[in-house]
Amino acid sequence: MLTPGQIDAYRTDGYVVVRSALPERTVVRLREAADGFAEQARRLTGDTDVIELDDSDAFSGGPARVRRIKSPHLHHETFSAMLVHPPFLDMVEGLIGADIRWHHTKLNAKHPGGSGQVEWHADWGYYPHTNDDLLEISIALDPSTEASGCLKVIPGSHLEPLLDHTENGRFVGAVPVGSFDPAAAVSIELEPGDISIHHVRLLHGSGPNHSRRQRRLLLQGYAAADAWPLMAQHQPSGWPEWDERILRGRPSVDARLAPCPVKVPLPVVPAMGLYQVQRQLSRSHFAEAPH
Ligand SMILES: O=C(O)CCC(=O)C(=O)O
Repeated sequence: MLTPGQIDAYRTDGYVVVRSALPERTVVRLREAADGFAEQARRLTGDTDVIELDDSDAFSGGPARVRRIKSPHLHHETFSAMLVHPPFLDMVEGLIGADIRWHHTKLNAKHPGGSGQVEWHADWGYYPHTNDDLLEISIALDPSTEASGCLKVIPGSHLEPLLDHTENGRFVGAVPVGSFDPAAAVSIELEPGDISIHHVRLLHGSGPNHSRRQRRLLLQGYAAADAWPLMAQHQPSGWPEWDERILRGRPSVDARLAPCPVKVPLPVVPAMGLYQVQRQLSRSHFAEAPH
């Protein structure tokens, strides 16, 4: 459970950090599960439905390596257990209420040599809903530091108008350089087993990994059951599947409408993931890795 002080911090800043949220043995199991996907990736020559390969400039040959595991909870019981980890659901309940649906999971890996940057964006820019009671838990499997490319956030930005995520009339999944003050950024450094939780409208990004170790972050997205997606690509593919996403509480056919700023994330190139979409940004926020 989060303390009232932590809940207040989330409401004001748009994020909260919980230290030592998982014991070492659980982190070891998560790492082992991730290693299994990395092993499969070594034999791949292209992306699959589950594994996205690292194609960054920093990758200089050798066996293929994972950049993202897509929906790992659908493919490995260690990750499915993590999604429903009761202390996590208690925290989520404290922030968005008792009726909770899972929204997505992913595991982002950044490798030594400068890979894996994520340009500044708000998740809301990708998937607006009828209300903004959505959040993401980020779970550190490795040290997530300034050097290894930890998450950076702009505190309070979740209460501000939504910045444009388009460029030249196209959705690029990131805000342009100069549209916010990077001096206001706070780095969320995490030790393995620490977590951060951020609001769907919080502006965030993360730089490339310049450390000597990989940096893996498991991200788990949750939504209030009465937050309904506005965009077709996030809408249910069928009713039973949609209702099976309820993790706690009750499903709802009511859509709760809240006065949130929405920009429709169109036009998009179909089936492009975050990294490809953001590559369309003409100028990177991370100067050492220009586009
Ligand atoms: O992996 C990271 O550091 C950032 C993750 C993120 O913001 C995302 O995948 O949307």
